[in-house]
Amino acid sequence: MSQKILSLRMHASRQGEHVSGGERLLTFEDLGDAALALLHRALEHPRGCAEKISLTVENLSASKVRRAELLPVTTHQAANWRQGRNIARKLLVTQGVATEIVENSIRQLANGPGTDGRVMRGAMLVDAGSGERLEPDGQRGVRVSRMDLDNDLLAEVAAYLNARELNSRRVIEALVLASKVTLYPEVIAELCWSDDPDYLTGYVASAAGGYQRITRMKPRGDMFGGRIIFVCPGTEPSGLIERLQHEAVLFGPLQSGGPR
Ligand code: WAQ
Ligand code: MG
Repeated sequence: MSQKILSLRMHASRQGEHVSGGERLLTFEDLGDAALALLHRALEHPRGCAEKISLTVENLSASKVRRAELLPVTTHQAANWRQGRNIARKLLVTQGVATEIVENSIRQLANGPGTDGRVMRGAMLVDAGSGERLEPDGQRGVRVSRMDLDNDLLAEVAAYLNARELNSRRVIEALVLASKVTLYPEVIAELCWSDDPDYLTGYVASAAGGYQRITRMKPRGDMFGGRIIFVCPGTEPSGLIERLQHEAVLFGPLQSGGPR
C-alpha cells in the first residue's frame, strides 16, 4: 500500500452493551466496501441487532505506518470447552503467567469481564505478577485498533489460510489483532474467546509461542467472552495503551512465504 491510508473503525452497541466492532486500515478505494461489510456485521450480529452504530474514518499519514510480520498459526483440537480451557491454562503458565492469575482471569472472562458484569468492547489488561487490572475503564477495556493486512499480501495469506480451511474474516482479524498485541515487549501473552454465542474457538497468543488456536473454549450459546492482555509485572500501562490503540501497523511481508 503506497497510497494514503485510512483508519476505519466500527462500534455497535445495544443499551450501552457491546454488540460488535471492527477495525481496518485501507485505501480510499476500498473504503466503501469495507464500511458496508462492517455495517452488515453490526446489523446481522448473532449477539442481536445493534441499536447504535458508529463508523469512524481517519486519515493517517503513510509514513507513520509500521510494518510487521504475522504470528505463525497452530490449532489445538479440544473435545470440549473444559479441555480447551485446560489447554489455554497450560499455554499461559508456560508463558510465565502465575497459575492463580490465569485461573482468576479465565473466571472473569467466563462470567462477564466488565466491572459491570457485562461483556467489554475492549480488552482487559492484567499485570502477570500481581493480577491487578490495569485498564483505565473496566467496563470499556482497551480497544486495539489501527492494524490490518497489507493489501499486497492478501493473496499470500489467503492461500496459507485456505490450505488449513481457515480463510475467514474472523480468523484474519483475530490473527492481525494478536500479531499487533504481541509486538510490544511489555506483553507476555493474550487470551481470547469470542462473545458471539455461536463461535467457540479461541486462542492464546505470544511472541514466543505464536497464535495458538483452541477449537472449543466455551459451551455453545454462551454470550460471554473477551480478551485479556497479560503484561510484565510492574508495567506502567499508559505508554502501552497508547500504542495498542493508536500505532498504525500493516502486516507483511511474511518471512519464508507465510506463517508456519
Ligand atoms: N481490541 C480489544 N478487544 C477487542 C477487540 C479489539 N479490537 N475486538 C474485540 N475485542 C474483545 C471484546 O471484549 C469482545 O467482546 C471480545 O474481544 C470478543 O470479540 O478461529 O471473534 O470479535 O482463529 O467476538 C478468535 C478465534 C475469535 C479466531 C475471536 O472475538 C480463530 C472473536 P470477537
Ligand atoms: Mg463478538
